[in-house]
Amino acid sequence: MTEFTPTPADQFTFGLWTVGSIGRDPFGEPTRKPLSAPYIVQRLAELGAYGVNLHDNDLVPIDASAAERDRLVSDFKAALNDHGLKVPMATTNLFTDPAFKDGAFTSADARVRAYALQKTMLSMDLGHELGADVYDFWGGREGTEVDAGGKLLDSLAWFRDSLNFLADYSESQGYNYKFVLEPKPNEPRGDIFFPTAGSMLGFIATLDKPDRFGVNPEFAHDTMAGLNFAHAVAQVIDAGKLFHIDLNDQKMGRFDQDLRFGAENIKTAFFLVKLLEDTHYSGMKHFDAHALRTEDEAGVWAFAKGCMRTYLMLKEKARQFNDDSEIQAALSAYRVEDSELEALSKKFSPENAQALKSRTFDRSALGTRGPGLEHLDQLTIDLILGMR
Ligand code: GCO
Ligand code: MN
Ligand code: MN
Repeated sequence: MTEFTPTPADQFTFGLWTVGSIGRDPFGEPTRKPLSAPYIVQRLAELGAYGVNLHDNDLVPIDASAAERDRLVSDFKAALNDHGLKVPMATTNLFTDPAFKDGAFTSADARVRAYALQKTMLSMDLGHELGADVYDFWGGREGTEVDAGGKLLDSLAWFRDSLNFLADYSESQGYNYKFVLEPKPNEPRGDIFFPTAGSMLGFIATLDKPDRFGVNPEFAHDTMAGLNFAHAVAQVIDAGKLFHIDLNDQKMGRFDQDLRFGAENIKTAFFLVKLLEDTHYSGMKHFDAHALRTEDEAGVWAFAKGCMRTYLMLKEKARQFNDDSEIQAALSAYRVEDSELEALSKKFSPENAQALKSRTFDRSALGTRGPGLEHLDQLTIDLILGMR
């Protein structure tokens, strides 16, 4: 069905590390050959993606010579140019190298913290050169397995100092980066600092330049922890901080699976897409997932197409939901409006407080009303399953 074929206007992005995943896991060797960055650019453009994101070391190996770096970057830029793909987001790999085994910005070793700053500044330079305007911080190693080191409060301060430093660096260079902080509860660390979107929002308020920082929530990360991702995203939207989003899927309570978007929790995915579309989210929709380890290269492109197709199908379902008169009637019936009480409750005044205190409520009627959620939810299921 061609109507669910993406175009760059849909603003779908993938990472070099996502479609480029070679299928390694903690128990097994790679099952696929590496794909070159220019080849990934070509294939993603053919599939209708808008852009490709990267960590510094997805493109330039950590020990590359200056000449090698220049060649890799120029081949990549040529491919971007040839195929019209953008690099909207860049980030730093602060988790693979053993130097970061006990944290990067939150390492107890001041030398590691300084090296993390150096590596991030260089990576920000690269991202800027490639046109990125969003810079992501996923603190994969920023955490602990044991707290015997006693660095909990220090880690928060070190992380804050690092982000303040890098925001100032960005400004001093004339970069216009918006920074996004990506929460994850665990994996690879036993406990990662700032495990939820709410923790990130609270932390952002303590930074020197909070306006430059937003959140990059990820479907799998909340789901691993048994949380409802749509609820987390709603809170980030309410705070005006949804600058980027990582879409994928995950079974609750499992290891980090990074499944194809919509592969598992179709109902939450539907309410998420509806939320993004209803609120006119205008940032990138990044699929931070990878093909199953069982797959060959054809499976990788089937995976990438599937992520985008499912998003577009759910977007169409959200449109149908909003246009469905029976669903809209059930929604109206769910809400009880009372303009007088709403006016009294909206804002405190001594008069409003007094009026509410002296009001008589029919508590038993309030407790016996059936809001019709079973009916409404079944209508939603019928719609998602294509029966309406
Ligand atoms: C994960 C994370 C990463 C980050 C990426 C960009 O669980 O491994 O989601 O994929 O998104 O490192 O910062
Ligand atoms: Mn993840
Ligand atoms: Mn992610």
